[in-house]
Amino acid sequence: MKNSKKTNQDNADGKQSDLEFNKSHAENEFLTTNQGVKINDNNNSLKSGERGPSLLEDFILREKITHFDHERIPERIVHARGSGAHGYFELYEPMGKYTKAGFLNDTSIKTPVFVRFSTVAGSRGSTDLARDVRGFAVKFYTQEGVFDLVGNNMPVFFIQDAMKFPDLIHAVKAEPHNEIPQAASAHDTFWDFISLMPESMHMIMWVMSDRAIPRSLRMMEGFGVHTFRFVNDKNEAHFVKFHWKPKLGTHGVAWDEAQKISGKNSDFHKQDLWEAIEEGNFPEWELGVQIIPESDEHKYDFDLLDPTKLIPEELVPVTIIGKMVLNKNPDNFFAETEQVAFHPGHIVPGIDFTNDPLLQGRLFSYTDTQLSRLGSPNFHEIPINRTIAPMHNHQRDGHMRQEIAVGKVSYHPNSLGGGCPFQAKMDQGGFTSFNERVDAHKVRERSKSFSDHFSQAALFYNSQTPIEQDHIVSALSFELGKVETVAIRERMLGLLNQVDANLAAKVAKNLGIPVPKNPEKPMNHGVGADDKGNQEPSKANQNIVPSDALSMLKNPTISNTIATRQIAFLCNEGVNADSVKVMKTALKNAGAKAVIIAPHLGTIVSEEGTEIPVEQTYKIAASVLFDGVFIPSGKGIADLSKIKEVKEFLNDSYHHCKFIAAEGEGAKIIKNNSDIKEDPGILLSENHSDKNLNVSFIKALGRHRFWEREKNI
Ligand code: HDD
Repeated sequence: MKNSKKTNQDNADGKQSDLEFNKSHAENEFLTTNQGVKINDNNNSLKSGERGPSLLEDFILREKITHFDHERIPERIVHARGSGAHGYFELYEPMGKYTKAGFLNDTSIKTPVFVRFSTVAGSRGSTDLARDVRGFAVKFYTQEGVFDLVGNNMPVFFIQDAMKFPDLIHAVKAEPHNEIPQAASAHDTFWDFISLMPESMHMIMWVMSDRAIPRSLRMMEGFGVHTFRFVNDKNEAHFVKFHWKPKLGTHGVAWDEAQKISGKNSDFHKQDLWEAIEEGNFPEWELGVQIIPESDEHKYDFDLLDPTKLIPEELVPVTIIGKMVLNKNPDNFFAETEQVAFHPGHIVPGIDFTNDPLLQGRLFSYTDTQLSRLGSPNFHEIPINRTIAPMHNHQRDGHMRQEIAVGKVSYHPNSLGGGCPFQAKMDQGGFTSFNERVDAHKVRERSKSFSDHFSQAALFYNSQTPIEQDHIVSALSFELGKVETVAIRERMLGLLNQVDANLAAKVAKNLGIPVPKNPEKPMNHGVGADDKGNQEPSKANQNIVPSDALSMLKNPTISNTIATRQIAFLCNEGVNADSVKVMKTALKNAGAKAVIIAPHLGTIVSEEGTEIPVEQTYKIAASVLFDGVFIPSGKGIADLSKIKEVKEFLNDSYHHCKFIAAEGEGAKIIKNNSDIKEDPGILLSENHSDKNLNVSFIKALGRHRFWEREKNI
């Protein structure tokens, strides 16, 4: 019961911790049944004699087991695996010119938020490091009601119309006959679908990039994806796209590394977020908006209503308007992260929808899915979903209703209840939909303005650095290499060729088949535009101006901080304590964390005779769980080269392009390792406790990875 007494505002303020709460309630707190009867024995069921059969009358056993049997609720059909956190949003500048939303006008308010990050395809217990889009859903508990920004870490989507969503999800999820593979798109049904859906090509470029294998949930951008509307108090509207920019920069891991992390720690992202918040390293994002006047609706060579398109930041800059800080972990995963119910239709006055057909379909889906998942129209009464704004209406009853409505009036208009509650006029904060003119024939059609499926895919590919382009080629080669049906691979090569001939040629080489000369027209299979006579452009527009903001490596907002990075210190008995201390202090001052690894737990004795506490052993630690590696000096360090796990550690660090620093005897280990070729990502010093090495290592770690190494391995 205690959590139900905490409010979302309390959570955002990080008020009473669990420990404090438990302490204050420890006295006189007995174990009870759900009916409040104190339990005398929680270890033994009621039996007829100590070796006899159990008795049906044991209401305590039956209550406990029944409740346990019903603990699971249906997992989300998509985005089943998630990690959540509380925090707040703070506005920098009032946005009254564009929107009347209260929380976007008052810079003195800290609006509580709850965020849930997720993967899309896998089941609830699947790995965090799947190649996948990440959900980035933010619930703002504003004083005018709940606003949910239910976005992803990629600014576009696979499909243009909600009608295709069940098909997309059926295709990407584990195949129905054998439920294989889990949380992976590298299989026939996904690529069969994609090869027949040219509209997916832009999103495919994103999903095959390192954006789909983030280093951390704290190092991802977020996007509202659809074009929404801001509406001001004069009822004037502007189109708006929402962006979240992480203060820690946007970073990915290597694909081989992602697969190994999945084995070593499938909760890698969940744990990383949890620990950062527990340690007080609160992740932060800035909220940015791209604002487009209504009069510019048709100014661009793509349609603002098409969710497979983005607005390049060079065309419409992102204006930063506020920041979000996540400062408190959930008290209970199920009660909060699992039961939170997001909905793109949860909006507040000042924000409105557009006619994006994907968004319009979503407006139906989310209530419907909560009914199936949470089992009742009263899901808004679950503590994590409750608005902090006053809530009064005549909705009544239903499964597990919490509110006890008083009086006999449950209708409007009424006189018996004094007319309460009243409708709110616009100037009293009543929600009114934007007065958009709609006058058209009913049709089942796709607008011709949605038909260029290749230009923005090419824009994305051409905006990447050569290293990032190589990663896209490798990802496509991996995924299509796992596809068994050759015709699907060929169709995909045809589509890739329509994006970029070089890209297609490189993937074709890896697949060992040629790019088809006359690719099958995929649209003939699929979405129906063809039988209406629409001619879709078959090639990307050749006059593409690359956008640096689309590249993680070129992105001008990239941060060089090493805050919260985990650096492995490979140690042994006889390590030089000063070498450890000097580097550890330098890293700590830069916000990073050194983790001492040695052959055994407990302590090791340094060559100076001091004891150094050990945090992990070589049996537990793995390079893929760290951002960089340092080998200190010391007589005992030479023996590290005899440890198999140390060799594996260093080889993985090298292959995943991590920065490696070593000094004294540590440097010799690197020099003597024939698998490692020295390059600028490897920083060695013959001296002990070398301050120059510290400075250059910290600077290097700020670059995240030395991806250039890939050319030599
Ligand atoms: Fe969705 C969950 C994001 C298209 C139907 N979606 C869900 C979540 C996120 C998104 C972040 C997880 C929320 C949470 O953490 O609980 N979905 C998106 C984005 C989309 C998108 C960015 C495209 C721009 N979704 C989409 C379509 C449909 C749905 C077109 C259906 C027509 N999505 C759902 C759902 C889910 C969901 C079935 C499953 C669990 C839930 O809603 O609460 O209703």
